[in-house]
Amino acid sequence: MIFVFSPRKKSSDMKKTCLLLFIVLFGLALAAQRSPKPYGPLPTPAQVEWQRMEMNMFCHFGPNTFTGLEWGEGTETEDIFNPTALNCNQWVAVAKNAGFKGIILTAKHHDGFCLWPNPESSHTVRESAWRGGHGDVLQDLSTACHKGGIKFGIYISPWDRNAPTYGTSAYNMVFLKTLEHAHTNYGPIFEQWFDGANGEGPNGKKQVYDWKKFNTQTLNLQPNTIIFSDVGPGCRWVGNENGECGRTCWSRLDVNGREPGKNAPSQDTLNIGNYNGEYWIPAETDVSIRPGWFWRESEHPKTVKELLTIYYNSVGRNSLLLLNVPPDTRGLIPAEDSLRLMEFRDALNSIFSDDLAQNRATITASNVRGIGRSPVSYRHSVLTSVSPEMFDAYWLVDASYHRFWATDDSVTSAWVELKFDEPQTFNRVMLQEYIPLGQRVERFHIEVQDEDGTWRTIATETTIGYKRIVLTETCTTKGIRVHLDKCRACPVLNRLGLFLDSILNFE
Ligand code: FUL
Repeated sequence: MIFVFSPRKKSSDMKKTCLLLFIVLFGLALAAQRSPKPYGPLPTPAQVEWQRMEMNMFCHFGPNTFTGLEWGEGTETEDIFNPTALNCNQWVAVAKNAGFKGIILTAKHHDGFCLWPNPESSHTVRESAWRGGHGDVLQDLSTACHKGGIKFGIYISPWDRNAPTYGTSAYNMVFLKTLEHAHTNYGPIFEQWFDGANGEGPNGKKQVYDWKKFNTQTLNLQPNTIIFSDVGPGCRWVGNENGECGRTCWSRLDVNGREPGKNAPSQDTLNIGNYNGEYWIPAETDVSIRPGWFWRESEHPKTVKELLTIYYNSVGRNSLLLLNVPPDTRGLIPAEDSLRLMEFRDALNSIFSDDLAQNRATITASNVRGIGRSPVSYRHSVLTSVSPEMFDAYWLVDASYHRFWATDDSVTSAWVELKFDEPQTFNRVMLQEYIPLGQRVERFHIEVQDEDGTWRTIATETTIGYKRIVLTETCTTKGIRVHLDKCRACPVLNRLGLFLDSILNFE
């Protein structure tokens, strides 16, 4: 065979090779840029949005406000409910200024009194003297929330000490219709609060609740509603009313065969979740600013330090804080509570408005997805001239929620380091996992660099989740490292912040 040199053939071969090379390189680049696969059960978009609200306001209001009882008997005369100056715009203004993103109202507590003219009941605002029987607190509050740009939610107690049908199968239908009425007439409802209490009704009987139907009905009417109960499905009770989520807190829970109330998982389990829980059911921490859930003249709000402790033990431990601020007999949030909330807001602003990791730190990670060890250390303030890699540790100090640092799939322990030219002083370390891809971190520790260059451990902790704020000694240092010691899949974090709290000293 005679080999004939053909320049045309050679150039077409070369073209093919180049094309192949291009495809391979492009493929590799694409593979390198591929986002980590989700791990384990995942939150729905509505659950992510809910968790990002972080702090909501609870309002316990009803006949108990006027009688001083925590659990009304259900026999109170309707006329007892008669607020003299109810103004839901004031509640919304207080909530907004305090930084709450939503308000949940006890539309019906255990005494059965409905704060709206529920056609299923004869124990409502309609039968009261308030506004000549024409008032509707749900209407006022939903309108005020809508106007004020904050979300509106409702608590409707299944336990009803007034409903004549309570304790019979007919009551479940009454309750379904009650839900239907509330969920169709007052605009979007971001959260439906189901209390697990199941006491006796007027005839001494307890009800067998049809939870399945209650949930289906609610979600049919408002598909994006987060349903709170001991077992979700939207979010779960944290297991206590002290404002304390578990130091370890998984947003995962096993609920098969479980129900709110007596058949709920143990309070300890609700507090920390299940390591291998089948469903994404994050913890909500409900606690009152006052000793009781309802307003009483003799009681007073918690101090700013107590509120800050609650904040760290809830929002700072992968939970949402639902803080109860009860309106008084006028139908207004008392001045002492609203003042306390403003002081609380000021305290949070003073602690969290200056993130020492931003603008000052140079960031390096042990591994960056697709490119191995951080090839470049980024300084946040000079980033206009460099573009960080897709999954670079840089995203830990960037404000965007949906950009994150991730490692290669095979990496399940990693570290990230912040270095400063000048020593920085902090005592709070904030970490966030990007929860749309699941909860992954199981154990981590934090080190700071002493003046002689040695690294010293200042905290050893377990879970992170949506947000973790680690309380440390007050450190002045030029270097900090967060070691993710054990992750259940490659870590995916979108925030590392450093703050100084000069109000609460834990040392
Ligand atoms: C409890 C209720 O029994 C209390 O009265 C209060 O509403 C609290 C938030 O939930 O289970």
